[in-house]
Amino acid sequence: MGKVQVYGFWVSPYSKRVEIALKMKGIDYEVIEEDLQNKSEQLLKYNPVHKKIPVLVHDGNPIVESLLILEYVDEVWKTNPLLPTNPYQKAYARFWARFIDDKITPTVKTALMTEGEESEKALEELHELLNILENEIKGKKFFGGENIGYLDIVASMIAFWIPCLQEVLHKEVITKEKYPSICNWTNELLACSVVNQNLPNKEKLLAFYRARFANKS
Ligand SMILES: N[C@@H](CCC(=O)N[C@@H](CS)C(=O)NCC(=O)O)C(=O)O
Repeated sequence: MGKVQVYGFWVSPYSKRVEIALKMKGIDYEVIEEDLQNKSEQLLKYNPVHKKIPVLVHDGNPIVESLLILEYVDEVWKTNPLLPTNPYQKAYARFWARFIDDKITPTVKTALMTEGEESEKALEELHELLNILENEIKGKKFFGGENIGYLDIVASMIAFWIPCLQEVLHKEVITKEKYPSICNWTNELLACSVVNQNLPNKEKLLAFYRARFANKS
């Protein structure tokens, strides 16, 4: 199988995606916790372009970018497939993963972490994006059907990290009233042991965010 290492950061939803995927595959791995204020030489060597975690190192080969890492993990270890094999469904999962990373995530950051007009404009945009996702998940247990897969792992940021940020920054974005289907999916996802056992400790994460955003709350 070869040695498997994850260069990560316990707070990061991107790192946790990789860990959840490896756990689903039953792969033993070592986590190398990075200090993002003082990145290790190894991290900069493995990811000289983006200089970001997560990096998966398999048999000495670095793979960067969490979405690509999930695909790599799925191709190398076949048990518990993450992506559908059907080409249309696979394209669908990849499309929505990009939607989450390219549209929702940056808009969440602006909506929650800025103030005034900038925040209000981003909040409006975020509600449009979340409505699109709400319609996509309506009537489904998970994005891919009855079992958790690639897209659920990618979207775990919406189930866990966004609610924590909302709590600390006192901005209500995702509520049961506005997004009942996203909230149902969140409950299903967080009830999966492979997910809930591999998330950051909630109190520790809230404390981290409170310290980080102390001047904003
Ligand atoms: N697109 C990347 C995003 C990863 C990312 O943003 N990582 C953050 C931590 S959550 C990071 O390493 N930040 C360090 C920096 O920007 O200097 C992925 O999916 O892996």
